[in-house]
Amino acid sequence: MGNAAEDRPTGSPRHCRSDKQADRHYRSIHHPMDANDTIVAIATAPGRGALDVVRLSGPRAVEIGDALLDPPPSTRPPRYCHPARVRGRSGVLDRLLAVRFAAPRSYTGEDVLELSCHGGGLIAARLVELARAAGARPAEPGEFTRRSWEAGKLDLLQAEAVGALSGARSLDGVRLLERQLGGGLSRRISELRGKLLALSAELEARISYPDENDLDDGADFSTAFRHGAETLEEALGELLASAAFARRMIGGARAALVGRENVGKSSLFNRLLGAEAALVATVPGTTRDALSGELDLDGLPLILYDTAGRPELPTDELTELAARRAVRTADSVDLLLLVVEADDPRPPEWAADEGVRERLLPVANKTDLLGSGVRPPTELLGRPLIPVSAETGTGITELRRCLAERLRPVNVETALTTARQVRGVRAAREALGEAVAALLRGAWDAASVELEAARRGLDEVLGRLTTEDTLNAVFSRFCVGK
Ligand SMILES: Nc1nc2c(ncn2[C@@H]2O[C@H](COP(=O)(O)OP(=O)(O)OP(=O)(O)O)[C@@H](O)[C@H]2O)c(=O)[nH]1
Ligand SMILES: [Mg+2]
Repeated sequence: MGNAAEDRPTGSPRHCRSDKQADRHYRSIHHPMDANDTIVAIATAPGRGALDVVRLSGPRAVEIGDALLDPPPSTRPPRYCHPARVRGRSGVLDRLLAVRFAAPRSYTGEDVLELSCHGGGLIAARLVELARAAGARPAEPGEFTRRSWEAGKLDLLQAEAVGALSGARSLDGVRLLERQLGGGLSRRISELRGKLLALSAELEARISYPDENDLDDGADFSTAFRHGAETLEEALGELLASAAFARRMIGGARAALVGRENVGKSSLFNRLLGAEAALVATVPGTTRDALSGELDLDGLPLILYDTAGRPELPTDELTELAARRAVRTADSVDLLLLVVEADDPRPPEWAADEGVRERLLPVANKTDLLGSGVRPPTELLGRPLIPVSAETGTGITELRRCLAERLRPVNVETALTTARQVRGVRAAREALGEAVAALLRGAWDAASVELEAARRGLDEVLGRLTTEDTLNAVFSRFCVGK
């Protein structure tokens, strides 16, 4: 392939890059917003805090800084912090710390100015206004990181790690994203892509020069090819499985309290959260909407849902609606805390359904009502039944331990962390499966086409093949100022 930038059909939304230079060229000419603008945004979260940070990036960042600050940043060495006064309309607005980063040695690769001012939001907002009056434009969400990607400082997977870091709920999640930011996931996927290319090359050689190949016959080749493809398929499968762990590590695990009416789900919810969050009453059908709360299981964040009790036969519209809502919540969580009463531990019929059964953690509540010496069964639906009392708190520590044990994700080195990545890897794995099937039918050309599709899947994950829509989808999820 020649110069990818020139080979690229004009007007085509996709781009295929063969080298970094061509890629940079593409990145700069296809940017939807004017890349020559100098952008400004508050980088810190809104609200009261000790400090706020305002970021400027672009060709006029230093000039704008000079108009705002005394002493002007242009007179200070780059990458050194210096105190400055902000010139307000009537006197000094604030005393802050400024750092100038000269292009290309900055996050975005452009001239950047970072201002740490006093917090509370008002000063930062005024700084943004002053910067705009001096010629800056408010940044779009993720635009700083997008510029960094455009400058070739980050690939798309690294950029996604930056975006996800601010939402990480556990330190394990932070560590995972840190490795992604360091290029770990990119390297792993590039490695698999390399193996895929080698497989393609072998097949192409076989198609082009059927007689000259040193592999002696087609059957040997098919076997070797199949072995290579299956090993690769397995590796892609492992990556796909890692996505579930990553989601729990980054966003937290999710569990729901489910069961018949009045068994004490809301009481357990309150007990686990340590707060009177949900209504508790002796009448059945107290809970209608699914409530949620967050708890910490020794560093593992857990989002817990309390759901409506599910009667055997809903008697009215509201109960029916509430039950449906409970089913919807139950379908979306990692684990189901099935609550039964200790003196009547019958599981509901639906608990035996496939898809429910594998996620069950059965709990026998109200053990305080059992006569002395009476114990609930030790098992329910093939799983240990944990005896507790929401009323007295007995068994809650053990319940928390069991929750953590079932939910703690395996600590994976690299993992897929976004739906976009999962889509690309899944497409690659499916195409690889098709390639093997085609080869077994003797359809070598079809196998070659499928391998090409598999490569495209991985290229999409790596951001070597992107559409404007993909980029917008990735960066629009970012916070403003990232
Ligand atoms: N003795 C005793 N009573 C309990 C215990 N847990 C809950 N209860 C009582 O059982 C009744 C129902 O409790 P809830 O927590 O509202 O039960 P629920 O499963 O959320 O009920 P619905 O939302 O109606 O499905 C209340 O009167 C609670 O006080 C327990 O461990 N021991
Ligand atoms: Mg309830």
